[in-house]
Amino acid sequence: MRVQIFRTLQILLIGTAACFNTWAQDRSSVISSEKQAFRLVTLLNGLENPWSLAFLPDGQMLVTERAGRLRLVSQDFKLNPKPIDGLPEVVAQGQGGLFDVVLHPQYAQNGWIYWAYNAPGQGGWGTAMARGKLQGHRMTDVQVLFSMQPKTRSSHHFGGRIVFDQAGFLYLTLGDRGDKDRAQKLNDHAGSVIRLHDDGRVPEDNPFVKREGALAEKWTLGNRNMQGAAVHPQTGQLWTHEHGPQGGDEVNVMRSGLNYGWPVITYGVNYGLGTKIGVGQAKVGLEQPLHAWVPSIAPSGMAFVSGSHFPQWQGNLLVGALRGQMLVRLTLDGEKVLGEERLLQGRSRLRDVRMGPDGFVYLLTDEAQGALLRLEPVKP
Ligand SMILES: [Ca+2]
Repeated sequence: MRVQIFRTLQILLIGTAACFNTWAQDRSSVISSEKQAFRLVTLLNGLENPWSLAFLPDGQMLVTERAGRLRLVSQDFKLNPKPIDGLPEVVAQGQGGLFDVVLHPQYAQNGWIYWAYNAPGQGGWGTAMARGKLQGHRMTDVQVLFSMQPKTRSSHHFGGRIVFDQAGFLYLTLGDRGDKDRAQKLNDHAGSVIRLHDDGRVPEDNPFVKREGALAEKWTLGNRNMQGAAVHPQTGQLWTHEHGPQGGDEVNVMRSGLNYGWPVITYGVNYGLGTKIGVGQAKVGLEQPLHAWVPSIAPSGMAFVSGSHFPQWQGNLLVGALRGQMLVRLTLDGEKVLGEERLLQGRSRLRDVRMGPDGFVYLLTDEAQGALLRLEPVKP
């Protein structure tokens, strides 16, 4: 009997020690911040420069890799070793490759998946957008909806984010392709947001539809390189951020027909030289950003915090940073940026930030061995 009690005690003690160990490990990974403690969980490793992710209704995920592969991730975060077949040719060159992947808002009914990529064409290559339907492990019914003009051989500034607004219009961000004066030209797609119907048709109320010599897809101009875009969940407005030159990364609210200034106005300067670009920081008729980062953080990916898991961050804007290696949390009052908190500083280059349908925050790291990470709240 005494032996039995001793053994029971021993088992209890070992069990308690094991529990304590698990607890201690979990506690050690808790990250405290101004308003919300959280845990950073690595869900998957071994993605090559992942660029974007989309959540399928059955719990699987689509992840793009810049090199041109669309990957499927299972419900338990296992990477399917075989990329999805059937995508049109992707030119993986410098910053170019496969970019965003987004589901149609009525995906459950129509099955359309949209993606942005660097497409070959006359004169070089440029950002394009296609859609298709996933059948098994193959993309079928593929339609190229847009392909920027003119194409050049530059490896820089592709933009590449796709967003649907609440009315069902489709937006694609385009960079200046490393040739800044293109951003002010209405007969050039570079340096703008374009706006389309979900099947690629140009909406009749696009701002430059009736302007002679202008490209009808253009919705804004004067943008440098937008790698983050999201619709504000309350106002329905399209928000973007963009890379500045040396300094001067911006957050903007995109509105029909407006000119966001690049390269006439900027808060940045010429790389290396530190010399002035354009006329300065402001000019009548050109939009001012809501927020500017000097020095640059190199923003990529953005998401408004929604759902019930992060009550202290509700409505905040999360922005990833490449060179800045952090997750920025902006607090807002309407279109005014009230404050900024820098999270996960020095952790890794962040390429994408998403709210999952489960209410957690998902991140992709921009590395040759990139990771899918998840922020999970920890109750105080
Ligand atoms: Ca600007």
